[in-house]
Amino acid sequence: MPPNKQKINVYPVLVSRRDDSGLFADGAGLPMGALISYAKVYKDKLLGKYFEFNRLVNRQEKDWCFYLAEAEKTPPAVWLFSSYMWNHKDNMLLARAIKEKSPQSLIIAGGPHIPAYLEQSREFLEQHAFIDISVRGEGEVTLAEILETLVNDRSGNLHLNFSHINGITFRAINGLIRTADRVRNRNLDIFPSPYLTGEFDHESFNDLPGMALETNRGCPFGCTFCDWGSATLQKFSLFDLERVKKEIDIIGQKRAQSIYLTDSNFGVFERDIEIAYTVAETKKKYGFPKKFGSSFAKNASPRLAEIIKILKSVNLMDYGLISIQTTDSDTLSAINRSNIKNNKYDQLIDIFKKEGLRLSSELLIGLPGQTVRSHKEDLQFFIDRKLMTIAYNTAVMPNAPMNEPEYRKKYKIVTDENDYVVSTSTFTKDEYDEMFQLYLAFQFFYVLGTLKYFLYCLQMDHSIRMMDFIEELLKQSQQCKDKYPLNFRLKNELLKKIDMKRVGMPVLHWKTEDCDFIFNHLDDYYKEIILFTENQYGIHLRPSEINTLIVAQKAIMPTIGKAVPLSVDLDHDLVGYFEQIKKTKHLDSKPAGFRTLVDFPRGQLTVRLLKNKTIDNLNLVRYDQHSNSGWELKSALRF
Ligand code: B12
Ligand code: SF4
Repeated sequence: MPPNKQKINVYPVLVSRRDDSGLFADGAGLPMGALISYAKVYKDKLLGKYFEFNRLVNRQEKDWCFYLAEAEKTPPAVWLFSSYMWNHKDNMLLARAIKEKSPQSLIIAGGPHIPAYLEQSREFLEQHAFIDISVRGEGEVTLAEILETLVNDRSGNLHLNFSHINGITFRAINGLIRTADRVRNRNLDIFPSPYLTGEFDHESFNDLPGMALETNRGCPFGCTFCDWGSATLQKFSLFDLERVKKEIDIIGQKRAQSIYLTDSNFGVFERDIEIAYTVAETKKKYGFPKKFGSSFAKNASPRLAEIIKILKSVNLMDYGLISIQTTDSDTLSAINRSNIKNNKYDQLIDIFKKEGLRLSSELLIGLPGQTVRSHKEDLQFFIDRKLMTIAYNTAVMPNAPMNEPEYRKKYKIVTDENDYVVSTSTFTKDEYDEMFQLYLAFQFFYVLGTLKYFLYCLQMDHSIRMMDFIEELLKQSQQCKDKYPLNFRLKNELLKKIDMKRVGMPVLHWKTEDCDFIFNHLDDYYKEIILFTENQYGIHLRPSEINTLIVAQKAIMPTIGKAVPLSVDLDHDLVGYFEQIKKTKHLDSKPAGFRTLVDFPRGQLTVRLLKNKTIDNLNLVRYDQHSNSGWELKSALRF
């Protein structure tokens, strides 16, 4: 194709859909920016002579028709789609429509949601006849080579033989051709920064909920549920530090609410301290980004402590996040994560706690090797360490090792229509539902605080572990429905599934009228709990113990029209009692000198509202389940 011919349009498609879950689903700007900025400099800017790279614009739903209009009015073009879990369906709908309008266009799709395994990749192209080339793994050089192939041909036809290009499957005259895998580039300096080359200059990239930034690529681990951009089990390669610093400044200028580093193990490198410091300084300079996110190094180190301190000092982090997934050794071995030791997590916990950060984690429900028992033990692990956790449903991502046919077969992995695991060789579908409910009950009793203090006291003073109590309560509430009618309703009405297509995690949600039977009848509810404790465990708590715990539990729960601040007298000083719990590292055994609640003299508890709001409804949609804020009222007990 000679340069004097009309340039071929290249359209980077970037479709966004704001997600009311609070997570941002603003397309996949970073990969698209990375691809285009490299294509523009490839071989001394060769491609710019032949291609018109259309500007990268972050298009919200109402604006997607732009692409269709372009497809209709321009000659055959090259269309780029970058697919992730959150935009794949939209991408495919749009790609199909574009192909209908412009059949001669060349449609290229890449990203972690485009299947890469042999059979699945073939099936994908068979089922998506409108995609001409699917790209596996790192995409910059692959895309540049595809475009270069078009430059070298003079026919004007965009559907050529690309069999010399590694890392793709494409439609050839005689059917699909899959070329050899592409080796990742170790030298990242050849890739220009899309931030610095102005790919995100368009105003549609201003004021975003978040922007992602790469400081390195790679991850030495190979957890089977993960597909870290196909960069797992790969040595780290670093982007130049000065470049990273400049990019952070641009993210601040563009007023992104949060910055998300794509690192798999932020904190493994000494320079990460400097990166954290730069983000902190940027926040001071521009007021943005307001929040910082990354996946942190799994091994505790003084360096990580330093990083957390820096981020905390400017409020870039208000809680620490440790991705534990599970503590069960069988599951860890099934997911190839045994090399990340549980005791390392305890060291990490110490670091975060020393900096005064609340701590939360992320579990996965549905991992191969998992059982109801191990899931319950995981939840107890957090209770014993006074940590919060959220849980995700395990999704089988197309290019994660979990999707390898052999692995699927070995663990008998069954998924639903949204690719969430619903049974494996170690749990049935019913047991999966049970794990799900145990987690929601953990949220209800522990994270929201509905029985948190009562249950801690039972665990420490009467040796009944919190999760054992919860599990038994759920069971008995169904078997003895007449004795425990409120708990029967709780299990069936409030601890139920939400449509997971959107959120991918079990979420507590209700309207005021749905939860009225508990929160406007707390006396009755707690009476039922005392009855269950007596019936199930033969424990007759002393009246002063019951009085202290129930008065305090009631005081910290929201009810409509509650007058606050509210001070209640307690038969025993529960705040003093909990001071010792707060000081104890692990609550799986009683430390020497630990005093039972009844040893404490009389006390008081004062409860205030959070953020001075008055309670006029009890509606709840808990997307951010990392903390108890927003439900349990403020008091000296809260932690
Ligand atoms: C930043 C990030 C986020 C951010 C921002 C997401 C966003 N909307 O932009 C946040 C924190 C919000 C987030 C959240 C989630 N994320 Co996320 N996230 C990432 C992360 C760390 C970086 C992605 C990135 O920008 N990388 C940098 C680019 C340059 O690299 P790349 O993506 O690998 O792209 C290269 C190639 O894939 C290829 N390529 C990509 N597209 C194309 C297109 C063409 C045409 C070509 C030729 C090549 C090509 O070339 C690129 C350059 O080499 C990745 C992990 C990782 N490191 O990749 C996970 C990842 C993308 N996230 C993942 C998941 C599962 C999620 C969540 C669903 C988690 C959850 N359960 O809540 C949520 C969903 C959020 C939402 N609703 O939007 C999965 C996605 C798997 C999949 N199949 O899509 C990943 C891969 C991590 C994992 N666990 O394995 N995430
Ligand atoms: S989960 Fe984290 S540690 Fe494991 S392979 Fe993925 S990025 Fe690496």
